Amino acid sequence: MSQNRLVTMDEFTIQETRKFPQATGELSSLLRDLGLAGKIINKQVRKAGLADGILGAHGATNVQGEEQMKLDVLANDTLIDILKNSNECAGIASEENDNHVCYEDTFSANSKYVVLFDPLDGSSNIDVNAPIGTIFSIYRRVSDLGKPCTEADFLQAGNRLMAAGYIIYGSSTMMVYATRLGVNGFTLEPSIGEFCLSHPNMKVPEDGKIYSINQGNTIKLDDGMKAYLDYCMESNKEEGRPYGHRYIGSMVADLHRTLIKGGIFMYPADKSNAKGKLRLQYECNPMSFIVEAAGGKGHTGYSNVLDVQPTELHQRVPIFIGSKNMVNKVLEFVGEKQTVA
Ligand code: AHM
Ligand code: MG
Repeated sequence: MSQNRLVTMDEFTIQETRKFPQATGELSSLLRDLGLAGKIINKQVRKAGLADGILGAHGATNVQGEEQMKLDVLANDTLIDILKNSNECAGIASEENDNHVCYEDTFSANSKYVVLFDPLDGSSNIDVNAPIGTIFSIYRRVSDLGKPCTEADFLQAGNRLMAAGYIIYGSSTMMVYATRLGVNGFTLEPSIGEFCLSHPNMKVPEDGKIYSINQGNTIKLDDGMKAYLDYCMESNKEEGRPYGHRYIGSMVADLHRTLIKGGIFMYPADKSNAKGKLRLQYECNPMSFIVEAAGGKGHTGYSNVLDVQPTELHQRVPIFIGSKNMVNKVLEFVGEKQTVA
């Protein structure tokens, strides 16, 4: 590809697909559709402070019992609609919907893939203008082609993911996606309305100096976790401690930083969240797939995140994710103590 001009995400994805003679282009087409959804959600996010009624709670509560924000609803509707019009998606599951949705037209029934998403992660950050993001996962369906998809298509372990990614609405808008070939990041160039390759072949540094956790929950943590936090704050010049602490409270933003700078992000089990807070299928699996494809590690405290067999759509797991050496270190402290989902 020419180095003298911007390379769009679509161009890049098509070039990558050509490395596999048997590839049909369906996955590339799905990634393009997700990019389109990202651009539309981005437009809604960017005018959130101005547009009437777009900020603030929608009034309804979602399946997790949390207040839904209006932008959550808009983002969810946008993704459901665009993927319905795509030829490549048999159905979706969303963090905002109780059950999966099967698209029933003939094209969709013959599609190979299903998509899971958290349409707007970190939505409590909307009102304070902090970064938020869309997270997505793509699986090849296990049900028969030609028939409606089934729940089993959405309850596959993360190690069966075909691709996963996120769109971060931060100081710029970026789409990062991972396949088994690696992780690449694309920044939205507003003048041409395209995501353009800006972060090729992303790698998580093996070590880091930043730990990221809601430290206000310390009192609710088990002794192993408390000891690890003491370790992070302890002075040890040779090992570069104390580590810096950063916590945005928006998983996409905290992990985007971790992917670029290294570090560890944690949402462990605690006394209020016996199985952790974050969702396996919408947050932990896609993020672990991305981080592992970039050379890092995602663990629940009792197994690799990607090896957990989901039993329900909205299941939660503890998570320790980021630079490999930092994740291995925290596991020495928490061992098998994390509550098994
Ligand atoms: P959401 O999907 O309802 O937005 O919640 C998930 C968010 C993550 O983005 C973030 O890491 C976490 O919740 C923050 O939780 P807490 O406020 O308990 O620290
Ligand atoms: Mg979320």
